[in-house]
Amino acid sequence: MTDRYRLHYAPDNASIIIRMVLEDLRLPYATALVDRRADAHNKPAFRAINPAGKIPALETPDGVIFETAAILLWLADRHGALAPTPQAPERAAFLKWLFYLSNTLHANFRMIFYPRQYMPDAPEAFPALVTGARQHVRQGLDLFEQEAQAGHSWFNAEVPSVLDFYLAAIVRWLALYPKGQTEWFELGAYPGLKQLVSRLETRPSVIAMCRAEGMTATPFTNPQPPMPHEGSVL
Ligand SMILES: N[C@@H](CCC(=O)N[C@@H](CS)C(=O)NCC(=O)O)C(=O)O
Repeated sequence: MTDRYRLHYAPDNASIIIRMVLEDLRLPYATALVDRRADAHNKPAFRAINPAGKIPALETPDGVIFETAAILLWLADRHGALAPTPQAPERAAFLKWLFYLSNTLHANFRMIFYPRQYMPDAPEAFPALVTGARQHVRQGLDLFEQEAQAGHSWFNAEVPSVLDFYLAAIVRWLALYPKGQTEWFELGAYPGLKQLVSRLETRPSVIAMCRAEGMTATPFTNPQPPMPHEGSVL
């Protein structure tokens, strides 16, 4: 590998979070498209990269890392930026919210987006599953809104953390996907989170991600479906 990192991505997938962070850290990286239209994430070649079949995965000199939060934490620690250091007193709070975002909010969001994966034999139960998942996502957003307004150094601060980038992507997807079923979510109801994502939109790393993924200049505050040069979207 010429570059130290290779990001396995699909347009507007969770790989945008890693792309923003790689860009923000000014790290050179190569990309490898996972063609979801061809179901490539479920084929042996990609399963050899991530046996769980999920995007993103990042090839590093230490081996492949998958799971968004694990990649983010590894990059932040390895490059000493975008997160409180392991010794910092703020590390504990940062970690608990990073894990909550990954294990709970992101996981609940996936039920809204992929009800078939959770109840493959009961399509009639999808509406109830989605309604319940939305309630849980709302609870999570309320908690993050409180943290965004609390004046932390590691969330919604002048210098972002990896947590900010992760949350911003979730906010984007909630406003866009599944297409035609997003009326329940309104960013304006979360002024702290709106401030966070507005600030991020001015960063060169986010602008670079938008260019690479075919997105308009307001990927979080007024997200539009991307027009990627290649590949499929979700
Ligand atoms: N727990 C995983 C979830 C990632 C995820 O949901 N990725 C989506 C794309 S945004 C995916 O791979 N979807 C395909 C599938 O679930 O089959 C992580 O944090 O990386």
